[in-house]
Amino acid sequence: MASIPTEQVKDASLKHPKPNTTFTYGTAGFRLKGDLLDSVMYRMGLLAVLRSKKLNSKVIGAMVTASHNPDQDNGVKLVDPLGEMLEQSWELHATHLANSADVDVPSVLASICTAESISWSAPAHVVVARDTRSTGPKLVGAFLDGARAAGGDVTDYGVFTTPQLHYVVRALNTKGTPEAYGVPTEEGYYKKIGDAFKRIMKFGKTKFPTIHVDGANGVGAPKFKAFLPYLGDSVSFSAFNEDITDFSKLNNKCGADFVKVQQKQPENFPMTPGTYGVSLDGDADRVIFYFVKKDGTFRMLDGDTIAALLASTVSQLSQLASLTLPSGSPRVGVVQTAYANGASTRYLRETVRVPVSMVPTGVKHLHHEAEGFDVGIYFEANGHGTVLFSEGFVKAVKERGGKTPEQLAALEFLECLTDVINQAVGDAISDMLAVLAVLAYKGWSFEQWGELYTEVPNRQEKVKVANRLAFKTTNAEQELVEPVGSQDRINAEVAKYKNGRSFVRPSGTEDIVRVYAEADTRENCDKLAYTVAGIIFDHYGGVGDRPAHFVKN
Ligand code: NG1
Ligand code: ZN
Repeated sequence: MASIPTEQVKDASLKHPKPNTTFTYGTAGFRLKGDLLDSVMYRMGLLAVLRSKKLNSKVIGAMVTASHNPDQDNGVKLVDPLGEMLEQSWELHATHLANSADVDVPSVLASICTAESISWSAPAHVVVARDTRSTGPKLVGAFLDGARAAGGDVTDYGVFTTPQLHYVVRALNTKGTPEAYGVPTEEGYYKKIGDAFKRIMKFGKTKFPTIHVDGANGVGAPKFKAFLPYLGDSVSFSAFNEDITDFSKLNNKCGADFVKVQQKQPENFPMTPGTYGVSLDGDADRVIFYFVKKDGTFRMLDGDTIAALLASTVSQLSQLASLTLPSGSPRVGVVQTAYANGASTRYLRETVRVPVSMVPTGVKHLHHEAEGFDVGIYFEANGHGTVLFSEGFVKAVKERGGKTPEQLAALEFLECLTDVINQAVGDAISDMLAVLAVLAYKGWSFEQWGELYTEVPNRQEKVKVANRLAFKTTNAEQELVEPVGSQDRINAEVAKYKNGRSFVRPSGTEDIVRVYAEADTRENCDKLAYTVAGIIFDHYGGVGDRPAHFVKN
């Protein structure tokens, strides 16, 4: 029986030495300064081969990106066969492998093979892609070295958005099966979603103004340009922040994270009342919409608002068409995290009347929970999310059980929607198209969409601390259990505000602790956020300069 090519793996391992750093597989894989990641990339190449062998030679993906973070950061995450995040139990193998001494790499591989009953003789297929970051090419090189040292068959797809990589993984693994997801190429991706968008826009009643798309000076910019010829002419788009040659511009005062956290439009972005804006993040898996009201105020429509629109529409149309599955009416549900605005949760539960589940931050948690519904809508407030449709739902929609023209139209619309949406993973461009299609179907403007519910004022802060891992949470990350006593101090502050809510958790992608706060007015919300941030900084290990706006307590 074939066995691990120990010498080959060890020799290559010595060429990718581990720095004196402890690595953790966090919210979205390993994330660090790009120049610290060479050994991690090499080892993830090895691990991807093992994962493929474990899953009967299914194709495993790897995406090299640090999403909305600046160019000096980078990261890698592994993608399972249907485009999902790596199974959680394997995160432990990844962390173990990443932290072993160079000479121990072959024996750690052997221990994973034993623990997972992996037969080395099974072939392995791996694909990798990267965003536009400066450290990307070198890091992909290290990954390829790893995959090849382990004898895997590996294909480098070059520069892709994160959702394109997830799409290709799913399409490769379902090719030739009844669940075939699409042609496993970049063009296949544009064509599948583009064709569905053109079909769905036949239902459109809204004539949108030109949509200004902020590409965050990242991979989304050229890929959106490449997408345009496939989208027909029902909507006109104009692209901004497309400079991928000056790395310092990536996600810098632009992109979905900037807009969401700063609650303002990107810089160098022309907006007057009536203009519609859409921001992608640096790897194009998050999307945020916005417009300027007639009175000149800025209005943002985030992941919560997208979930509200999609959940209410899918529920209404399923009812209109009297859609019935063998199990009864389709179960439409929404999955959110603690960052969801309280008003959106209330709107979904009380007005749309759909169940809402709360899970910890990170797409892996949301995706898993959404699989429990016939239509599982999951969005993080930051604009990352998608919709999962069960096989039964898609089948029922295709059977066109409706009778009246309205019912037939509703079913055709829903069918197109299942193809516009990238079910493999949250996808900024596909989500943008889905939202435009739904608004156009309803004959709604962004302004009307913004009236679904009124947001509770909210704010996010970052606090630099000596050791973020000292912060331990429970209850879907909404309460701190450690440092002991910290939650009591936060509770005492929250109690002073009407509709107050605040929680603190360690980031899984940056070396900081995040503070979130909501309260009845903008002023109260800011005060609560700055006070809780001050408490964390002053009493629980803040480091560096103390931000002047943090309130002393
Ligand atoms: P962390 O850094 O763990 O908060 C951030 C986002 C997540 C998710 C990941 C992956 C917030 C508050 N957190 O995670 O939702 O998108 O990045 O990129 O937006
Ligand atoms: Zn991202």
